[in-house]
Amino acid sequence: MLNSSKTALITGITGQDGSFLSELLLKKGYEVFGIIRRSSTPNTSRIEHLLDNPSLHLCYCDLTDSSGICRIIRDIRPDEIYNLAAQSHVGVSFDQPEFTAEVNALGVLRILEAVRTAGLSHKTRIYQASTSELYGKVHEIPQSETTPFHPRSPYGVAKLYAFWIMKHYREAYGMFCSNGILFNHESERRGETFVTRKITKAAARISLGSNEVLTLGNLSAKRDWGYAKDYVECMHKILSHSHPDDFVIATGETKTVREFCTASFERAGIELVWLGEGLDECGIDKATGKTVVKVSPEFFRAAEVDLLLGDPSKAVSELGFNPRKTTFRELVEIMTDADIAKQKAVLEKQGTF
Ligand code: NAP
Ligand code: F7E
Repeated sequence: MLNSSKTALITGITGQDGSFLSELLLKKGYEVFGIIRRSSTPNTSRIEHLLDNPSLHLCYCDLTDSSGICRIIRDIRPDEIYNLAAQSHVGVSFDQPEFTAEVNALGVLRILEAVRTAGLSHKTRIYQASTSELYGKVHEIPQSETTPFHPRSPYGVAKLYAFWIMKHYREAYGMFCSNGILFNHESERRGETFVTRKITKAAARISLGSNEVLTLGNLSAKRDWGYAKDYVECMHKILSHSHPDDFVIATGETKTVREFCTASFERAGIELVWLGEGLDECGIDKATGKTVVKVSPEFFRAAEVDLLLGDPSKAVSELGFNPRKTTFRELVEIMTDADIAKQKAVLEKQGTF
């Protein structure tokens, strides 16, 4: 069914999730407004294919800019706000803790106050991109909506504030404020410094003749990895629910970084053999005997989240979420195949393929 009269504001529209969510909402008939940051180089590559759509409108703003946020929300009077904007890299948050807090914590407060002071408390539904990083040093396995939080990074701590300020505005002002506690979700549009994309890009390049060695940090970290395109459907379902609430979105399956690596290289036609331990561990191409993966302390974090495994039962029963829609293997295939196609195109352009 088309929601022809609905208006959505998406912060972080140029990011991985923002691009998939825009496609979904435009298909549903929404007028979609997106906040983009001024940048000296183009930052709209993920939504390039949508830019001619007359129902998509972009406006410059930044989550650190209260007056801009207030003006945009007052003018648009959105039915729904999806707050996806964030300094989203956990590793980088150790180097930029204050900026991460400004955007990921106070940015959410700025949106909530803008909605409230514009008199939209009972009109506008707000989705907050919450995260499994809240569980950090996990208190139970698997993690559900009732698991205590214990964040392990400036990113996680900032997102904890965001989670609670959403809950507070829900309880104090009766606003429709919901947190989607999303576990890691990846795609062919994932930023290249997140571990999955770093792996699929390197596997593709190495399989097509590059001599590079993929350098990683903690190979034993375990993550519950889903497909971003499936997860944005849940964001919409969360805001279409009968009441505001918090939901875990996860697959219920966890894999190590090492397992992701093995699966991606296998898809690219390279069988990996793992040798050594700790900083000496490396992944060898069984066919050639060459080292293609090594470990460097450069990519270790001051505090690590060792194991994430989500329990999505509530989202399954209340939202009709299907955690098995895209399996781990399918996700690895989608991402590795996309990077192989991209690398082939690069080589063809250079005349070397
Ligand atoms: P992403 O690809 O890194 O996108 C982040 C978006 O936020 C980009 O559009 C970025 O703009 C924008 N942004 C950053 N700082 C901003 C600021 N100060 N003002 C306005 N916009 C700003 O992240 P994602 O993977 O799509 O994730 C979306 C959201 O979900 C984030 O809040 C993330 O923390 C959260 N989350 C992600 C995952 C996951 O596994 N992907 C899991 C749980 C929660 P530029 O393009 O200009 O940089
Ligand atoms: O790391 C380990 C790293 O950076 C995953 C964000 O979307 O999901 C994401 O955060 C694991 C960590 O994602 C490298 O130490 C090993 O244990 O891909 P990542 P993340 O930190 O889990 C959560 C749910 C979010 O909310 C965030 O926004 O992989 N790892 N070697 C590495 N990580 C990176 N980046 N690079 C490495 O070389």
